[in-house]
Amino acid sequence: MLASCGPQQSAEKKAVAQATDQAAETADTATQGAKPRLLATFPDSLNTPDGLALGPNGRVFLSIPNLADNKYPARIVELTATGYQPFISHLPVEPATKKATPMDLAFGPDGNLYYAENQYENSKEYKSRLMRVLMRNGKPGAIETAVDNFCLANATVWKGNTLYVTDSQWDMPDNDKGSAVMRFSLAELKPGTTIHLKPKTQDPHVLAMFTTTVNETGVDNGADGLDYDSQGRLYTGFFGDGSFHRLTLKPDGSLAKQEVVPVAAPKIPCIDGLIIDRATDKAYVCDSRLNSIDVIDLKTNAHTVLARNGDTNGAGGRLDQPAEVLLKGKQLIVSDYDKPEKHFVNTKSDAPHTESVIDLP
Ligand SMILES: [Ca+2]
Ligand SMILES: [Ca+2]
Ligand SMILES: [Ca+2]
Repeated sequence: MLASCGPQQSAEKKAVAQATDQAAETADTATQGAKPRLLATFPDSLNTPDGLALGPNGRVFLSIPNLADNKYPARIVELTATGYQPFISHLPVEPATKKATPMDLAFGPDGNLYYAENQYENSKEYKSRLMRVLMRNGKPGAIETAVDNFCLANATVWKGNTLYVTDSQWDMPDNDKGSAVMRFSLAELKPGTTIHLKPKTQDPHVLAMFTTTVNETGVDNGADGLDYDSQGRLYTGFFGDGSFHRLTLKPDGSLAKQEVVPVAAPKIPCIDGLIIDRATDKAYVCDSRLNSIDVIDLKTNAHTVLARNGDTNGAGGRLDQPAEVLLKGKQLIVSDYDKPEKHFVNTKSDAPHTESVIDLP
C-alpha cells in the first residue's frame, strides 16, 4: 500500500495529514506554562506511577499500583538521579483481592513507612488498608497491616504525631457519594497491632465527612489529595468534582471548621494529588482530567496554570494524567498515572509510563 499512490490513497494521505495537523494544533493550543522534563521511564510492568514520599536523606519513593494492567504485581521504587531502582518488589497482597495496591505513602515520626491502599478497583467491600513498612537502617523490613476496612484509602500525610488519610469512598447508609478524612495518632499506630475501622459509620477516626457532586465523568470519588498549610490547616481536593476543602483544627486536634475554598475561576474540574509549599502557602494540585498542574494561592484563592498539555503518551516528560506531586527543593516531581476516566484529556493508557519533573522559578 505504501508503494502505490493512486488518487484514493492520495486523498487518504491528505485526510490523515489534515487530522495529524489538527491533532498537533489541538495539542499546541492546550499547552500552557512550564515545560515538564522527563525524570524516569518505566516498563509495562510498572504502569501507573502514583504516590510519592520524601524520605530521610532526601530519598524519594514512588508507589506503582499497576492498576492500568494489574497482571503485574504492584511495587514501590526509589527514584534516583538517573531513573529508578527497586525498593519493595514484593508487597503483601490483601487476602480477598489477592492484590497489593499502594497509593500515597509517608514516613512517620517512628521512622517507618506507611502506605495507603486502593483496593476499591478490586473490591467495593471495604478491603483497602493502611500498611506499615518497618524500616531498619534505611532498608524495608516486615510489612504489616496498620489499619484495615477502608473503602478507598488514598492520600497520607503526617503532621506531628498524627497521620491523616483520605478515604475517597467512605459512604454512609444514606449517602453513596461520601468520602472522609481520617486521623490516627502515633500512639495508637503501634507496630504489631491493627486498627479495624467500622465501614459506613462515623468511626471515631473520622475527622470530616464530605459529599461529591457527580458530574459528566460519572466519578463519585471524593477527598483525594491531602496536605496542610503554614497554620496547620488541612486541605483536600475531590477527584470527582474538583472542589477544594479546608479543615481548621482545634488545639486538641478535633475539627473546628470545615469549608469549601472559593478558588478563583476557571473551575478546576478534578483534583487528584496535591502538595502545599508551606513557605509560600501555595498549593500545587494535579488536575488529572485536564492534564494540568495548577497552583492555588491559599492566601488569595487565586488560581494559575503551572503546566498543561493535550493528550499524549507522556514521551519527553509531557504530562500524561498527573496524579501526584512532590516538592523537593525547587523541583516539583509529577507522577503520570495515565489511566483515564470518561471525558479526560488523556484518552489512553499507553507506554511510555513516566515520571515528570517541573523546575520551579
Ligand atoms: Ca460511592
Ligand atoms: Ca503514558
Ligand atoms: Ca496517555
